[in-house]
Amino acid sequence: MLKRGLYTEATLATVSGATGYGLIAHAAIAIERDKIVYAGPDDGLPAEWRSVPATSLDGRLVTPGLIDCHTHLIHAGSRASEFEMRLEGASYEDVARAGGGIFSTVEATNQTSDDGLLSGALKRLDRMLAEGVTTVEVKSGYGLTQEGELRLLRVARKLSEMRPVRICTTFLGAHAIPKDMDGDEYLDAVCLPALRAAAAEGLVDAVDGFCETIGFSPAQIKRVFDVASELGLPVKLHAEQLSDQGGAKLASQYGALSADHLEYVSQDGVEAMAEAGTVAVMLPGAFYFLKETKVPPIAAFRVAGVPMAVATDSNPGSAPMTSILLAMNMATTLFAMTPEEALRGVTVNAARALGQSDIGMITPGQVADLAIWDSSHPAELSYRMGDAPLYARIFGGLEC
Ligand code: DI6
Ligand code: FE
Repeated sequence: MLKRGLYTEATLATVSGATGYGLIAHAAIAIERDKIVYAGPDDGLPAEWRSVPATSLDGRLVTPGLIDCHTHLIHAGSRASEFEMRLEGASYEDVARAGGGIFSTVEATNQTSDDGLLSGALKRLDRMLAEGVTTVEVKSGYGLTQEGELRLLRVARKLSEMRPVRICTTFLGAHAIPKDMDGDEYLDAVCLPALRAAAAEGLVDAVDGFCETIGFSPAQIKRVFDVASELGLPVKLHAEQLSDQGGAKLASQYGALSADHLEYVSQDGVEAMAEAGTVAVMLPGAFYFLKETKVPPIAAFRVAGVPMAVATDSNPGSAPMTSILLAMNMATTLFAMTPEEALRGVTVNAARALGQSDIGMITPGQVADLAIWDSSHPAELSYRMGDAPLYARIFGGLEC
């Protein structure tokens, strides 16, 4: 028998228009197998669905399943002592240059077994799912050896076998330069061979890098992107998080899916992103946790028509958080995004930042990944500070 599901008396936030929530009150969603086949007013439901048993949602809000499009979910260790150093005045760069920062997580990660990494990541993933998340991007970048990077991506793939969630993997071998090498040596000896091997194993959905004075230069990122292009893989970039390196413009020249962070992006970079259709991924949790004061140019993104996404950046150094709802709250309070923009940022625009066209909206033909909320007002998601009024989560048409 054909698997069918029908929800009625819903308040839909379809996010399917060019702007806004795309609200439809007194609405129905019909699902066949894993796809939405109808989403619209209850009284417009096609005749063949009228005899199908329906679940009334009593006016509850339904959004697309939330998408966390930037995470470093797989890692081990804690950076609590670094946090204390920073509270006493050391900067994120000071800690990194002193050999802490990303390197301390690399060490802890490489000393942890696959099972240990998997169980740590599952704990964080479960907290995300409890907030209505149905898709998570997961980056490598805490191995920094060929085998270490591949291992993280294999663990990432495993997550989607163990939980009802879509995982998009990103190769971030160009995350930090090991102390005993220079950047180009590391690219030649480790990062680029690892990228080729990971791609050959089907472990890579996109390729990322950290373009920064304490990371990789634009010329080095270009080398990574050239290999990605040769392999037919889309790129994205940690750009302009701590300083303006021209990373957003460089990424745009490669037709990047997204440029992420962007506190220090120039107007030139904004325009290049608009032209290339590159999504600006806002990471207000990292902004908050590093006590950054320079806000990304939200108004300039709006004027130029750059789509904005919002993500947690979940990682132990700059954003030890898992709450996409808190990231939405911070995007509104710290970055002055509207609750509409925040919701679009974790749905339709987050899907675009991952190059996924069949999730992120509530329209016929989309995969039925949905979140049902114990509220009828879509601003509720940004308003609560990391609280989750989740009523149910639907993944591929199944409530789970
Ligand atoms: N920027 C970030 O915010 C994360 N990676 C990056 O390149 C933080 C990574 C860390 O500090 O462990
Ligand atoms: Fe990041």
